[in-house]
Amino acid sequence: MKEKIQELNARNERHVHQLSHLGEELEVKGVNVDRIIKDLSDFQVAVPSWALGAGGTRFGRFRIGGEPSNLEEKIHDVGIINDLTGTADAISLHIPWDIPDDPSATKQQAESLGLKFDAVNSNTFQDQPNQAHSYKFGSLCNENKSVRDQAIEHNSEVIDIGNALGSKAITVWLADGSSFPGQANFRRTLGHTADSLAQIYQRMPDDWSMFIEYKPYEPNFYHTVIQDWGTSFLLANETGDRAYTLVDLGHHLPNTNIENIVSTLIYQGKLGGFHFNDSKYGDDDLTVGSIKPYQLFLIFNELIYGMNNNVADNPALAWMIDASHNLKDPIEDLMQSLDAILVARAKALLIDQEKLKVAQLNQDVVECQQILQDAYRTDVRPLVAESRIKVGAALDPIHAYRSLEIRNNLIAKRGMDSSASGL
Ligand code: PSV
Ligand code: MN
Repeated sequence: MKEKIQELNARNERHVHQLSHLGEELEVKGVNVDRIIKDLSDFQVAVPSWALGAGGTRFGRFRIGGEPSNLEEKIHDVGIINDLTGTADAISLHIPWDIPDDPSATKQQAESLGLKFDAVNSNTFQDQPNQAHSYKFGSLCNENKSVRDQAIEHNSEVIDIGNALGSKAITVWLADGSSFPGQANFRRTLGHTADSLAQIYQRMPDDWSMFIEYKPYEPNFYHTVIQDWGTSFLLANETGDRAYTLVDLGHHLPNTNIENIVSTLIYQGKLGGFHFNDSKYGDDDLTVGSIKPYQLFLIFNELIYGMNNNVADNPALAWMIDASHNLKDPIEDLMQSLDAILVARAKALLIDQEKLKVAQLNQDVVECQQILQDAYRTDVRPLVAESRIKVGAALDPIHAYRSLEIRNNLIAKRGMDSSASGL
């Protein structure tokens, strides 16, 4: 595949022309173009194991053909994405949707494709066959200690599996909450959750981190125990130094200022992970950058500024795509997301922070907006393409994927009716 990608990249006169034109423009503005290209080549985002199959809604799921039906095939597909984009060198497992039968063989397969394992995700939002207790009324928050213990034990098993694969973090997302006023006691459910998280934390190896995800609603529609970043932050602080908040773009009420949240968390050294997706209404899990690309750019501005002014020693972030829907070929969809992420990051890297600071101190509101929008309106696609070419990936991943007829090859191997575990 790598050789075929090189062959496709070789016919690139248009790219060379566009890059040199943009490079000249940016050099005049004092931008270090090579530094930006290197930053983009180095930037890596994990792909979740559940995103390789056909997504769906509760109304249906439609076959795509050649869907990976086991973990090995899912890892293979992440390998394809990484070869084509050079931006996806890690996979994030969701347990129990994807449990490796033989962790060392799974680790080897991933390594042979240049992949590693990022944060592992536990799942106490669904009951599993033969499970002793149900999570219908919550897991880590449950009033019944036996249910909480079972959920804590599950998280502990997830840590063990992750450890065998070389992961260094667990992401906990809870569906826990209630759908009717009076159904649950807010204080007790939050207290149980804090206590359960503390017990899971104790089971982590010393070099592991815990990411605590929040979400305002769904599947519960009246109250969610970890409803917002403030609650997650409070729990992370109570749980321990290596417990952090995880921001999922889709887990906010409409119009929430996510860039402000990101800035505050980095200021406190408590932003651990980030789930990319896009949405119009709720947790829509649409392709990154398909609905609100300007918001993504503003978020990247805060992420970059925060990490360049890292007063509280915020650790490097765990980046992951958390999107899945039922219309596109998931490999193409993930590559569109990765591209949108790099485009937003490249634009944010163009912001002249020194000039912006001067304009802010002068309270020159117009100039502040000019600086941001000058960066945002720059067509950075040649920089993104060059960052891929530099690492042997495809100049245009979707074009390469289609020219190489990869989906048809997968269908020939796996058939039209194969189906992925998970969502
Ligand atoms: C929940 O909506 C979430 O964002 C969590 O990260 C889950 O683990 C993931 O999506 C898959 O359901
Ligand atoms: Mn998520």
